[in-house]
Amino acid sequence: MNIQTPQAPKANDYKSDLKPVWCPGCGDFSVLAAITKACAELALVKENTAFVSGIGCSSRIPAYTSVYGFHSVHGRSLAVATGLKMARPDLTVIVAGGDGDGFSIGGNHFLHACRRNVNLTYIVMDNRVYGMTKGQASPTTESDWTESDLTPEGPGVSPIMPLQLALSCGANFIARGFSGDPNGLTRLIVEGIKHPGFSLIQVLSPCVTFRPEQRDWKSMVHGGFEPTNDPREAARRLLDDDHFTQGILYAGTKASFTVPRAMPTPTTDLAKYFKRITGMDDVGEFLAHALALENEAAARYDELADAMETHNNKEVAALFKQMADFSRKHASEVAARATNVDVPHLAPWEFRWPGNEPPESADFDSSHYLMTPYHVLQVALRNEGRGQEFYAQVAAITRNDEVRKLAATFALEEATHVAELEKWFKRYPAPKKGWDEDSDPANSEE
Ligand SMILES: Cc1ncc(C[n+]2csc(CCOP(=O)(O)OP(=O)(O)O)c2C)c(N)n1
Ligand code: SF4
Ligand SMILES: [Mg+2]
Repeated sequence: MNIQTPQAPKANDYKSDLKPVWCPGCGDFSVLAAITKACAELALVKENTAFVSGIGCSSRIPAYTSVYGFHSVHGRSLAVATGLKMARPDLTVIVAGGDGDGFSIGGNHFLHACRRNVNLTYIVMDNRVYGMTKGQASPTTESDWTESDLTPEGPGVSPIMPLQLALSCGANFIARGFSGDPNGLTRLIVEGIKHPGFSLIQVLSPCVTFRPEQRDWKSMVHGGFEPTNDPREAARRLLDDDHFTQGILYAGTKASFTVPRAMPTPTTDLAKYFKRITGMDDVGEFLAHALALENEAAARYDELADAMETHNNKEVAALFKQMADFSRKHASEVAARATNVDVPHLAPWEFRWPGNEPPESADFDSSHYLMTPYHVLQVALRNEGRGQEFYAQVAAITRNDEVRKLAATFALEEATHVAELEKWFKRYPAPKKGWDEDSDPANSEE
């Protein structure tokens, strides 16, 4: 038995200051209580826990907790959560939503989430109705439910069976709970989080407003599911299920899906950034970087312009020259800010660029002698974007207020350069396919 300690987290620690706007009596209140109890039971570290949802009354739930949350897009919670878990396998990722969100618009994502078996815990508050949009039939609504004006004769089609679907598609943990039994539900959530792979917990959670008859569910639910790791046995139990059986139906033994090889390097290697610019706390040192960033960008554009001149690509040469002039203008603006500051001389190897070169210096391999103004704009945009990112990262990491203010201002200025360049694409549309084909290549073998 665990001994209670004063430091042990309490369910309340996982509640946010926001008060739920659900209708009084809505089952989702108890689901929230069960989730926060489960977090406390597992002593989840808040900053290592993420709660993702879609859209619907039930999908509001992450906002009422104090862990990280993402109230995403209708039907897309599992896609978002899968991406998050792949990128940050160290996080505990919980997903929540309703029957409409999960099985209607998000139905396809649900099938593939089960199949992928990524280590996520998916809690579906099933009230067999679209609550948020005022009571339309959902995929789990009974075929003869006639209370919606949209389907006055009833939906007329059989409801889908989420547990059957989950089992046949490969989910590794499948359970059903009831909001009216929050402590039993807490256990299911704890077990679901602990179990590797994709866990589905269907929660019967009445919508007292559009399905008031669901208040009777408390007399209809009953126990009966006992965990098995044999899918055939689980399937057999589902044949006898009246859709009100609670418990753990299936706890499989499949390993959860992980990325089999190294992830592709993200465009921003934040760890590298962090290492390189941590300690950029001196205004002089920062301005030395800002000056070098623009001056070296200008020098590189000049070099590219010269190369284009050599290859008789006059239009592109002129545009590269224009970009060089812009960079020189930005450098003089930085210099104006640096008049009263001691800007140190830094040897090339003393700069703390996140890459091998200053972020706004065009890569040599981004040029081609047949390139068009459209390509020049692409190169310039990439550079300005990298400059913006550099300044934003310095602003986020530095401990010096003045550096932070300057870096944030420069990041904003870079953003305006980006916006300005984007407008230029109207002037210089993308070239036709084959722009780089040359019947008489410059360096062809004699
Ligand atoms: C792309 C898109 N389509 C439709 C909607 C409208 N919409 C919002 S919530 C919802 C259904 C919610 O039902 P459910 O997931 O069962 O949640 P509940 O409100 O019952 O908890 C719909 C259709 C939307 N927000 N976005
Ligand atoms: S409409 Fe239904 S699901 Fe939405 S908050 Fe009210 S009772 Fe809950
Ligand atoms: Mg619903």
